[in-house]
Amino acid sequence: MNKRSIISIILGAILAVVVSIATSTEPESTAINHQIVISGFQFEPNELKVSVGDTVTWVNKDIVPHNIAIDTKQKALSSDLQSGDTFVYKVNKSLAYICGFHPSMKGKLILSQ
Ligand SMILES: [Cu+2]
Repeated sequence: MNKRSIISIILGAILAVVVSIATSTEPESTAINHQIVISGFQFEPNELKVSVGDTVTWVNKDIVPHNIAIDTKQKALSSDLQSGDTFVYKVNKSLAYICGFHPSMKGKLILSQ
């Protein structure tokens, strides 16, 4: 075996390793994109199990504005959502929320372990 073929075998082996590292499947992201529909003055679902890193998108399908607030309209997480508007939130903790316009509208994001 000459020097040249030894080098080409070594290079081939290195290339095979590099390719296998590059194409090895990364662990799939488990983050989920949830959707909560606001309809008929209700959050649907009004309780949702979520994990840190998930995103939640609220979409207002009512004809009146709503928002996502902690306990008063002044503590709104979202801007006022007009009909058709959406609000995207990245989950980092459990969250009990209301609509600041209509405080009887309640919802929960429940962090699952
Ligand atoms: Cu509302």
